[in-house]
Amino acid sequence: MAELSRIVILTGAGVSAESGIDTFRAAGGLWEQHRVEDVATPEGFARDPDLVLGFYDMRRAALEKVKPNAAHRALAHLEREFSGELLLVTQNVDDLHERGGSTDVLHMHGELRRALCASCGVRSEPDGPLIDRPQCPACEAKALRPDVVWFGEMPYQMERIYAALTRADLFVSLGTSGAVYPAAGFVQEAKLAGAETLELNLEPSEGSHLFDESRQGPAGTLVPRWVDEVLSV
Ligand code: BJW
Repeated sequence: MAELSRIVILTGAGVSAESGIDTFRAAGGLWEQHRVEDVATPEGFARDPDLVLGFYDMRRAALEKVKPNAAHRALAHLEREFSGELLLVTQNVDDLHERGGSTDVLHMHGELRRALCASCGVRSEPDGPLIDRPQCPACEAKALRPDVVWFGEMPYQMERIYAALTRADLFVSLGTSGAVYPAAGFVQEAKLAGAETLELNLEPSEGSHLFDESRQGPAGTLVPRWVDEVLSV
Protein backbone atom coordinates (compact mmCIF):
# COMPACT_ATOMS: atom_id res chain seq x y z
CA MET A 1 0.00 0.00 0.00
CA ALA A 2 1.36 3.45 -0.95
CA GLU A 3 1.88 6.00 1.82
CA LEU A 4 -1.35 7.87 2.50
CA SER A 5 -1.86 11.40 3.75
CA ARG A 6 -5.61 12.05 3.44
CA ILE A 7 -8.28 9.43 4.05
CA VAL A 8 -12.07 9.79 4.01
CA ILE A 9 -14.04 6.93 5.58
CA LEU A 10 -17.80 6.48 5.15
CA THR A 11 -19.56 4.05 7.48
CA GLY A 12 -23.07 2.60 7.37
CA ALA A 13 -25.31 0.30 9.36
CA GLY A 14 -23.13 -2.77 8.68
CA VAL A 15 -20.44 -1.36 10.98
CA SER A 16 -22.85 -1.52 13.93
CA ALA A 17 -24.49 -4.84 12.95
CA GLU A 18 -22.13 -6.96 15.07
CA SER A 19 -23.04 -4.76 18.07
CA GLY A 20 -26.64 -5.94 17.66
CA ILE A 21 -28.17 -2.92 15.89
CA ASP A 22 -30.47 -3.86 13.00
CA THR A 23 -29.45 -2.72 9.53
CA PHE A 24 -32.13 -1.20 7.28
CA ARG A 25 -32.35 -3.30 4.14
CA ALA A 26 -31.51 -6.84 5.29
CA ALA A 27 -34.22 -9.49 5.55
CA GLY A 28 -35.83 -8.72 8.92
CA GLY A 29 -34.11 -5.27 8.96
CA LEU A 30 -35.74 -2.00 10.03
CA TRP A 31 -37.43 -1.33 6.67
CA GLU A 32 -39.14 -4.74 6.80
CA GLN A 33 -40.47 -3.97 10.26
CA HIS A 34 -41.63 -0.40 9.44
CA ARG A 35 -42.67 1.37 6.23
CA VAL A 36 -39.94 3.86 5.33
CA GLU A 37 -42.55 6.38 4.12
CA ASP A 38 -44.20 6.28 7.57
CA VAL A 39 -41.16 6.62 9.84
CA ALA A 40 -38.38 8.27 7.81
CA THR A 41 -39.98 11.12 5.88
CA PRO A 42 -41.22 14.59 6.97
CA GLU A 43 -44.61 13.66 5.49
CA GLY A 44 -44.83 10.53 7.67
CA PHE A 45 -43.98 12.61 10.74
CA ALA A 46 -46.68 15.18 9.89
CA ARG A 47 -49.23 12.37 9.43
CA ASP A 48 -48.51 10.44 12.62
CA PRO A 49 -46.00 12.10 14.96
CA ASP A 50 -46.60 9.58 17.77
CA LEU A 51 -45.65 6.66 15.52
CA VAL A 52 -42.42 8.37 14.46
CA LEU A 53 -41.47 9.65 17.94
CA GLY A 54 -42.14 6.18 19.36
CA PHE A 55 -39.97 4.54 16.66
CA TYR A 56 -36.99 6.80 17.46
CA ASP A 57 -37.55 6.66 21.26
CA MET A 58 -37.38 2.88 21.01
CA ARG A 59 -34.15 2.98 18.99
CA ARG A 60 -32.59 5.55 21.37
CA ALA A 61 -33.44 3.36 24.37
CA ALA A 62 -31.97 0.30 22.61
CA LEU A 63 -28.59 2.08 22.36
CA GLU A 64 -28.16 1.61 26.11
CA LYS A 65 -28.04 -2.15 25.62
CA VAL A 66 -25.34 -2.28 22.93
CA LYS A 67 -21.58 -1.80 22.90
CA PRO A 68 -19.06 -0.76 20.24
CA ASN A 69 -17.40 -3.63 18.40
CA ALA A 70 -13.93 -4.29 17.02
CA ALA A 71 -14.62 -2.19 13.89
CA HIS A 72 -15.52 0.94 15.92
CA ARG A 73 -12.48 0.44 18.15
CA ALA A 74 -10.16 -0.06 15.17
CA LEU A 75 -11.34 3.21 13.57
CA ALA A 76 -10.71 5.04 16.86
CA HIS A 77 -7.22 3.51 16.95
CA LEU A 78 -6.66 4.77 13.39
CA GLU A 79 -7.77 8.29 14.42
CA ARG A 80 -5.22 8.28 17.26
CA GLU A 81 -2.29 6.81 15.30
CA PHE A 82 -2.64 8.05 11.70
CA SER A 83 -0.35 11.00 11.07
CA GLY A 84 -2.24 12.36 8.05
CA GLU A 85 -5.73 13.88 7.71
CA LEU A 86 -8.66 11.61 8.48
CA LEU A 87 -12.36 12.36 8.09
CA LEU A 88 -14.77 9.78 9.54
CA VAL A 89 -18.24 10.31 8.06
CA THR A 90 -21.02 8.08 9.31
CA GLN A 91 -24.56 7.61 8.05
CA ASN A 92 -25.33 5.96 11.38
CA VAL A 93 -27.39 7.75 13.99
CA ASP A 94 -26.04 5.61 16.85
CA ASP A 95 -23.15 6.79 19.04
CA LEU A 96 -20.98 3.68 18.80
CA HIS A 97 -18.08 5.39 17.01
CA GLU A 98 -17.82 7.88 19.89
CA ARG A 99 -18.19 5.15 22.51
CA GLY A 100 -15.52 3.16 20.64
CA GLY A 101 -13.12 6.08 21.15
CA SER A 102 -13.44 8.25 18.01
CA THR A 103 -13.51 11.95 18.89
CA ASP A 104 -14.22 13.55 15.50
CA VAL A 105 -17.24 11.91 13.83
CA LEU A 106 -19.36 13.62 11.19
CA HIS A 107 -22.94 12.32 11.49
CA MET A 108 -24.32 13.17 8.06
CA HIS A 109 -27.76 11.65 8.88
CA GLY A 110 -27.92 13.11 12.40
CA GLU A 111 -27.83 11.53 15.84
CA LEU A 112 -30.40 9.55 17.84
CA ARG A 113 -29.29 11.06 21.13
CA ARG A 114 -30.14 14.57 19.97
CA ALA A 115 -33.40 16.41 19.32
CA LEU A 116 -34.08 19.30 16.97
CA CYS A 117 -36.66 21.94 17.82
CA ALA A 118 -39.02 22.33 14.86
CA SER A 119 -39.95 25.77 16.21
CA CYS A 120 -36.58 27.52 16.83
CA GLY A 121 -34.04 25.09 15.26
CA VAL A 122 -31.98 24.63 18.45
CA ARG A 123 -30.47 21.18 19.06
CA SER A 124 -30.53 19.58 22.49
CA GLU A 125 -29.99 16.25 24.24
CA PRO A 126 -33.33 15.18 25.69
CA ASP A 127 -33.20 13.05 28.83
CA GLY A 128 -36.58 11.36 28.30
CA PRO A 129 -38.79 10.08 25.49
CA LEU A 130 -39.78 12.60 22.83
CA ILE A 131 -43.26 11.08 22.70
CA ASP A 132 -43.85 12.78 26.10
CA ARG A 133 -43.41 16.14 24.29
CA PRO A 134 -40.68 17.68 26.47
CA GLN A 135 -40.13 21.43 26.05
CA CYS A 136 -37.30 22.82 23.95
CA PRO A 137 -34.67 24.11 26.45
CA ALA A 138 -34.23 27.27 24.33
CA CYS A 139 -37.75 28.41 23.33
CA GLU A 140 -39.90 26.13 25.52
CA ALA A 141 -42.04 25.01 22.57
CA LYS A 142 -43.19 21.40 22.76
CA ALA A 143 -41.93 20.86 19.23
CA LEU A 144 -38.94 18.52 19.52
CA ARG A 145 -38.30 15.97 16.75
CA PRO A 146 -35.42 13.49 16.43
CA ASP A 147 -32.32 15.20 15.02
CA VAL A 148 -32.06 12.77 12.10
CA VAL A 149 -32.14 13.30 8.33
CA TRP A 150 -35.19 11.84 6.64
CA PHE A 151 -35.71 11.20 2.91
CA GLY A 152 -36.14 14.49 1.10
CA GLU A 153 -34.09 16.40 3.69
CA MET A 154 -30.54 17.69 3.22
CA PRO A 155 -27.85 15.62 4.96
CA TYR A 156 -25.56 17.54 7.32
CA GLN A 157 -22.19 19.16 6.58
CA MET A 158 -22.13 18.29 2.87
CA GLU A 159 -19.66 21.10 2.11
CA ARG A 160 -17.12 19.70 4.57
CA ILE A 161 -17.57 16.20 3.15
CA TYR A 162 -17.18 17.21 -0.52
CA ALA A 163 -14.14 19.37 0.34
CA ALA A 164 -12.49 16.36 2.00
CA LEU A 165 -13.43 14.04 -0.89
CA THR A 166 -11.78 16.31 -3.43
CA ARG A 167 -8.53 16.25 -1.41
CA ALA A 168 -8.52 12.57 -0.43
CA ASP A 169 -6.00 10.05 -1.65
CA LEU A 170 -8.09 7.17 -0.29
CA PHE A 171 -11.86 6.82 0.11
CA VAL A 172 -13.09 3.82 2.08
CA SER A 173 -16.71 2.71 2.35
CA LEU A 174 -17.56 0.39 5.26
CA GLY A 175 -20.78 -1.54 5.85
CA THR A 176 -23.17 0.38 3.64
CA SER A 177 -25.45 -0.87 0.86
CA GLY A 178 -24.80 2.13 -1.41
CA ALA A 179 -28.57 2.50 -1.85
CA VAL A 180 -29.00 6.02 -0.47
CA TYR A 181 -27.77 9.28 -2.01
CA PRO A 182 -25.82 11.47 -1.67
CA ALA A 183 -23.58 9.04 0.30
CA ALA A 184 -23.83 6.44 -2.50
CA GLY A 185 -22.20 8.96 -4.87
CA PHE A 186 -19.14 9.69 -2.71
CA VAL A 187 -17.12 6.94 -4.41
CA GLN A 188 -17.51 8.65 -7.78
CA GLU A 189 -16.67 12.09 -6.34
CA ALA A 190 -13.51 10.69 -4.77
CA LYS A 191 -12.50 8.86 -7.94
CA LEU A 192 -13.00 11.95 -10.08
CA ALA A 193 -10.64 13.76 -7.73
CA GLY A 194 -8.03 11.02 -8.17
CA ALA A 195 -8.43 9.03 -4.94
CA GLU A 196 -8.06 5.27 -4.63
CA THR A 197 -11.33 3.67 -3.52
CA LEU A 198 -11.90 0.65 -1.29
CA GLU A 199 -15.08 -1.06 -0.11
CA LEU A 200 -15.30 -3.32 2.96
CA ASN A 201 -18.74 -4.93 3.25
CA LEU A 202 -20.32 -8.22 4.22
CA GLU A 203 -21.38 -8.82 0.61
CA PRO A 204 -21.00 -6.95 -2.70
CA SER A 205 -23.02 -3.71 -2.42
CA GLU A 206 -25.05 -2.02 -5.18
CA GLY A 207 -22.00 0.06 -6.03
CA SER A 208 -19.22 -2.53 -5.63
CA HIS A 209 -18.24 -2.24 -9.28
CA LEU A 210 -17.41 1.44 -8.76
CA PHE A 211 -14.57 0.72 -6.32
CA ASP A 212 -10.96 -0.06 -7.21
CA GLU A 213 -11.07 -2.85 -4.64
CA SER A 214 -13.90 -4.55 -2.79
CA ARG A 215 -13.36 -6.95 0.12
CA GLN A 216 -16.15 -9.05 1.59
CA GLY A 217 -16.58 -10.12 5.20
CA PRO A 218 -17.75 -8.91 8.62
CA ALA A 219 -16.63 -5.42 9.61
CA GLY A 220 -15.34 -6.68 12.97
CA THR A 221 -12.73 -8.73 11.10
CA LEU A 222 -12.05 -6.67 7.96
CA VAL A 223 -11.74 -3.23 9.55
CA PRO A 224 -9.06 -4.04 12.19
CA ARG A 225 -7.07 -5.88 9.50
CA TRP A 226 -7.28 -2.90 7.12
CA VAL A 227 -6.34 -0.42 9.89
CA ASP A 228 -3.24 -2.52 10.67
CA GLU A 229 -2.30 -2.37 6.96
CA VAL A 230 -2.60 1.44 6.88
CA LEU A 231 -0.60 1.93 10.08
CA SER A 232 2.15 -0.46 9.04
CA VAL A 233 3.14 1.54 5.92
C1 BJW B 1 -22.26 -5.65 7.01
C2 BJW B 1 -22.42 -6.39 8.15
C3 BJW B 1 -21.27 -6.68 8.86
C4 BJW B 1 -24.34 -6.17 7.34
N1 BJW B 1 -20.10 -6.23 8.41
N2 BJW B 1 -21.07 -5.21 6.58
C5 BJW B 1 -33.75 8.64 -7.11
C6 BJW B 1 -32.42 8.50 -7.51
C7 BJW B 1 -31.37 8.99 -6.71
C8 BJW B 1 -31.64 9.62 -5.51
C9 BJW B 1 -32.96 9.77 -5.13
C10 BJW B 1 -33.99 9.28 -5.92
N3 BJW B 1 -35.16 9.55 -5.29
C11 BJW B 1 -34.88 10.17 -4.11
C12 BJW B 1 -33.54 10.31 -4.00
C13 BJW B 1 -32.78 10.93 -2.86
C14 BJW B 1 -32.86 10.07 -1.61
C15 BJW B 1 -32.39 8.65 -1.94
O1 BJW B 1 -31.20 8.36 -1.97
N4 BJW B 1 -33.31 7.72 -2.17
C16 BJW B 1 -32.91 6.36 -2.53
C17 BJW B 1 -33.80 5.37 -1.77
C18 BJW B 1 -32.94 6.22 -4.02
N5 BJW B 1 -31.97 10.68 -0.65
C19 BJW B 1 -32.38 11.66 0.15
O2 BJW B 1 -33.54 12.05 0.18
C20 BJW B 1 -31.31 12.31 1.02
N6 BJW B 1 -31.35 13.71 0.83
C21 BJW B 1 -31.03 14.28 -0.34
O3 BJW B 1 -30.74 13.62 -1.33
O4 BJW B 1 -31.05 15.66 -0.31
C22 BJW B 1 -30.77 16.36 -1.54
C23 BJW B 1 -29.31 16.54 -1.81
C24 BJW B 1 -28.91 16.89 -3.09
C25 BJW B 1 -27.56 17.05 -3.39
C26 BJW B 1 -26.61 16.92 -2.41
C27 BJW B 1 -27.00 16.60 -1.16
C28 BJW B 1 -28.35 16.38 -0.87
C29 BJW B 1 -31.56 12.01 2.49
C30 BJW B 1 -31.34 10.58 2.82
C31 BJW B 1 -31.66 10.33 4.29
C32 BJW B 1 -31.52 8.86 4.66
N7 BJW B 1 -32.04 8.67 5.96
C33 BJW B 1 -31.92 7.34 6.58
C34 BJW B 1 -32.67 7.38 7.92
C35 BJW B 1 -31.86 8.18 8.95
C36 BJW B 1 -32.48 8.14 10.29
C37 BJW B 1 -32.63 6.72 10.82
O5 BJW B 1 -31.63 6.03 11.11
O6 BJW B 1 -33.78 6.28 10.95
O7 BJW B 1 -30.55 6.99 6.77
S1 BJW B 1 -32.54 6.03 5.54
C38 BJW B 1 -31.32 4.84 6.03
O8 BJW B 1 -30.49 4.49 4.90
C39 BJW B 1 -30.42 5.58 7.03
C40 BJW B 1 -29.06 5.09 6.62
O9 BJW B 1 -28.07 5.96 7.09
C41 BJW B 1 -29.16 5.00 5.12
C42 BJW B 1 -28.15 4.09 4.49
O10 BJW B 1 -28.30 2.77 4.92
P1 BJW B 1 -27.04 1.83 5.13
O11 BJW B 1 -26.24 2.32 6.28
O12 BJW B 1 -26.34 1.64 3.86
O13 BJW B 1 -27.76 0.47 5.64
P2 BJW B 1 -28.30 -0.76 4.75
O14 BJW B 1 -29.16 -1.58 5.64
O15 BJW B 1 -28.88 -0.30 3.49
O16 BJW B 1 -26.98 -1.55 4.38
C43 BJW B 1 -26.18 -2.19 5.36
C44 BJW B 1 -25.01 -2.85 4.65
O17 BJW B 1 -24.17 -3.43 5.63
C45 BJW B 1 -25.40 -4.00 3.68
O18 BJW B 1 -24.72 -3.83 2.44
C46 BJW B 1 -24.94 -5.26 4.40
O19 BJW B 1 -24.45 -6.26 3.51
C47 BJW B 1 -23.80 -4.74 5.22
N8 BJW B 1 -23.56 -5.50 6.43
N9 BJW B 1 -23.81 -6.70 8.27
C48 BJW B 1 -20.07 -5.51 7.24
N10 BJW B 1 -21.34 -7.44 9.98
